[in-house]
Order: sequence, then C-alpha cells, then structure tokens
Amino acid sequence: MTARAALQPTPADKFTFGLWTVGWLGRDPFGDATRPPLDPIVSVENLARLGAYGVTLHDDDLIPFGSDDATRERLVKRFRAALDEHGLVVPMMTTNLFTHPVFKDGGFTANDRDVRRFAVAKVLRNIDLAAEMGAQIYVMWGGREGAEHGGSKNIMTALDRYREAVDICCDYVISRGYTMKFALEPKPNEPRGDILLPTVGHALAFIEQLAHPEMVGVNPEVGHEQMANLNFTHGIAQALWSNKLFHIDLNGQHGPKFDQDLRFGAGDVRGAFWLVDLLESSNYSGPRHFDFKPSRTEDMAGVWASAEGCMRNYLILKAKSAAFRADPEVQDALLAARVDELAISTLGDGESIEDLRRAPFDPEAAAARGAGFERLDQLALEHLYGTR
Ligand code: DIG
Ligand code: MN
Ligand code: MN
Repeated sequence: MTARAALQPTPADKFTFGLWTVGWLGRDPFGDATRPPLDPIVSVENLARLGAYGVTLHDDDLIPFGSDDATRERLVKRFRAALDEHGLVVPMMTTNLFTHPVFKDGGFTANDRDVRRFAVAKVLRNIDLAAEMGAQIYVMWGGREGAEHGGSKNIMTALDRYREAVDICCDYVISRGYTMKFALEPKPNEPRGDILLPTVGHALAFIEQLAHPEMVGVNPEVGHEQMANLNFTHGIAQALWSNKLFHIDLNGQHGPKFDQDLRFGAGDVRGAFWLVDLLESSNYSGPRHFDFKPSRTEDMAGVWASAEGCMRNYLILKAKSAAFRADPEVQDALLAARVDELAISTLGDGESIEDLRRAPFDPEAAAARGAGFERLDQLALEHLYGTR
C-alpha cells in the first residue's frame, strides 16, 4: 500500500465527527461568528467525501430549540435521508443542556427544580431519537453542572440530583427495551467556574454510586484532562482497566489553559502518539470520535482541511506506533527496561506471604540497576520525528 493510500481514511477506521464541530460558527467570548450556519446535510456530504464513518449530534444541532413537532419530523426525515444517501451512521448522540439561558445554572443539578425536570424531559425525548437513529452510546457532558460561588450549590446534594437524573435515564432505557449505554464526559471547568465530575477519576467514582453502574461509562476528552494538567493516556488506561471506556472525544490541547479543542494531533503530539499506541493495542473497538473546533480564522475549505487533518493525524500516528512496536531495537529496549516484567504477579504462584518476606533481596544491587528508559524513549521519539 502506498504511503498516501495508507493515510486515506475509510469507514473501516470508524472516524466520527460531531455536527457541532465542523458546524462551529467561530463565535467565542470575544468575537462574533466568522462563518455562516452549516446545514447538517452539507456536513454529512463532506464528511462522507473525506472518508468518515459517521456523525454525532446534540438534539439542538439538528432540531433548533423549541421547534414544533412538524418541524422536528421534517428535519429528522431529511437528515436520515442524507445519512442513507451517503452511508454514514450515528453511533452516538447527546443532549444540549448548556446553550439556552434556561440552563445557566445547569440542567440535572440546577437549584431551580423546574429546570431540572425540564432537563430530564429533554434528555428522555432525545434518547428516543437516539434509539431511532441506532445510536449505541448516549453521552452526558454536564458543562453547566457546577458553580462559581461557594455558597450557591451544596455539592453533595448536587451529586444526589445528578445521580437521580442518570438513574432516571437508565430506568427509562430499560423500560423502553433500548440497548444503548451512557458515557459521562468529564471536564474541570469552562463554561462553569468549576464543573462537577471534573476528571475521569471523579466520573469513575460517581458511576459506582449509580443504580445501574453497568450501563454507564466514560467519554473522556483529550483537552479536558489536559486542562487539569493530567496525563490523558493514563486516564484512558484507567478507564480501559475499569471496562468503562464507552466512547472517546479526540482533539488537541496545549496544557492547562482555556479549552482549545484543536484538531486531533495539533496539540500535545507526544501525548497523542502514546494515546494512539494505547488505543490501537487495547480492546476499545468504538468510534474514533473527534470533538474539535476548526480555527475561527478558517473558511469552509479550512474547516474541511481541519477535519481531514484529524483523521490523517490519527492514521499517521497509528502507522508510527506500529513501526515503533515492530522495530527490533525497540523490542530489545523494552526487554532491557523490563517492561514485560510488570505483567508478572508480585507474589509467585503458590508462594506464601512468609515466602515473600523471607526471600533474599539486595537493595543496593537493585538500586544500582539502570532502568533503560532513556534509550527506549529516544527510540520512540525518533519514530515520532520520522528518523526511524
Ligand atoms: C464538549 O466537549 C462536549 C459537547 O460538545 C458534547 O456534549 C460532548 C459530546 O462529545 N462533548
Ligand atoms: Mn473540549
Ligand atoms: Mn467533548
């Protein structure tokens, strides 16, 4: 296969994009939109042309907030026709509980009970549409669930309400006989000063308190963990280790600052390499979903170039990871670094605690052993830099 062909995305790569990504108007807190609204049909056409597998969406991305039933039915029918025409699927859907001012203090955890009840009803209605679309994952990003003022929100009570809302949604899915699962998306801050369930760790702990924890996993986003100065690949590893990586939001970020939502591979390149290396060696078979914002500097040609860049960067890193793992010198360096030894249980088969405590050990000799990590890491970087 030629190098160029190897980087041509196909539906087999399972690349998906949120409608809100390529459809981002470029509006930010300091500037107006730089691009006109994008018809979801145009997004479907172009993403299919670029080799994507599917699209994802919030309810409001397709059906403007407050639309009447006739409008809703027309827009859904038109969208489904475009999906069928271009062969795209909808593996994931989610709800917008953050744009309309009614959600200014959140949805599931708004102090205002009427708002909470409206938010739950909005999610339940979109769960029905998600089932109709064949979505198997339903993401919950609680971007407005949080606070800026210490006395405004009893966090323990807020978590009670958060759990109540998620439990209601799980009960609803069970009652309707749907097979979809939920994926909580953590984020530490922005738009709220502090957002509830800020990291993968917080979300994993929260899931264990739910009525149906087996139905709920996580949808980690690269930039969100990195905004909290955390190692995203380590977070994904713990989600995989917990069998809770139900979906993933891929993008780029340059460390702890505002949420940049860069195209995948355009932020922390070294972190992106190790992430792809982990994903491609794991049992995660879900979509490689991009949740990014094409720079507001771009016209539509730039938007599609940015979307294509997300997929190409993933495929480039996938190829580099495979070359790294196949490199005999790397395999030698991995052995020298005793990476394989970590897979051996600390206590031997049939060994007693007393056997362990009596085992001979020379700490000085062990301390003198070099780890061999620098040579291994240099080999990885040379694969990443393209000199191997
Ligand atoms: C932002 O990172 C959030 C929203 O875009 C959406 O609710 C979710 C879907 O992946 N990510
Ligand atoms: Mn983000
Ligand atoms: Mn996201």
